[in-house]
Amino acid sequence: MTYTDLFENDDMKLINLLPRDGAAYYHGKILDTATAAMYLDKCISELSWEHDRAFIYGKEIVTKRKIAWYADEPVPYTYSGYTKMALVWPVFLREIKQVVESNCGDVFNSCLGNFYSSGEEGMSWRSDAEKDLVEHGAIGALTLGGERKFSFKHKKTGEKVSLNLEQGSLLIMKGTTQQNWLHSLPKTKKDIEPRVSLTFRQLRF
Ligand SMILES: O=C(O)CCC(=O)C(=O)O
Repeated sequence: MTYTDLFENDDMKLINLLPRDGAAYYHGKILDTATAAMYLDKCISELSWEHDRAFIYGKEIVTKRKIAWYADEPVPYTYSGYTKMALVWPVFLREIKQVVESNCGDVFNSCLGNFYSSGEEGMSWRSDAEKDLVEHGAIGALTLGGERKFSFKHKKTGEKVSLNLEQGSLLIMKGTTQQNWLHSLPKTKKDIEPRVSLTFRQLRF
């Protein structure tokens, strides 16, 4: 996707990637390569990563991908049927949050980080419509590290929309996206650099 493909026309209004029932806006790279690489290193070494546990069809699974959960306060968040307690933001993560907010205009109070050490780790189809999140609120996903494909699938029609998330790029999902669309980060056999996604969220508390 080139820079001009992101906009509907000359008024710089971002294109909604979803044809119906939701809104997803790709802002492209909001961090330069050196800054994104610096934040990637900091995230990998300084965030408290642990394997995610989730209940899928009543069975508990442990994911290869690791997660880390931060918020304005040490609040609980129920995600994939499992309740996690947030840690309070380190300074650099709060700094990144401010950069994301200034690019999209949405304000976030929490962040779920995902750490994929290679292309063999991914995220299966899911939606983030948990009751702990503000209904129809925004989720801002910042990519640090290896570029990966990201896909949406409509829950009723099965329509798919895919894009590549570049190093330092921001994707915003909002409106009724989580109610109507699933999203995934497919695994790949390609040799991909480690990747962290910081998914900034609006939690009710
Ligand atoms: O790693 C990504 O970009 C996807 C993260 C995501 O969508 C989620 O945490 O629900």
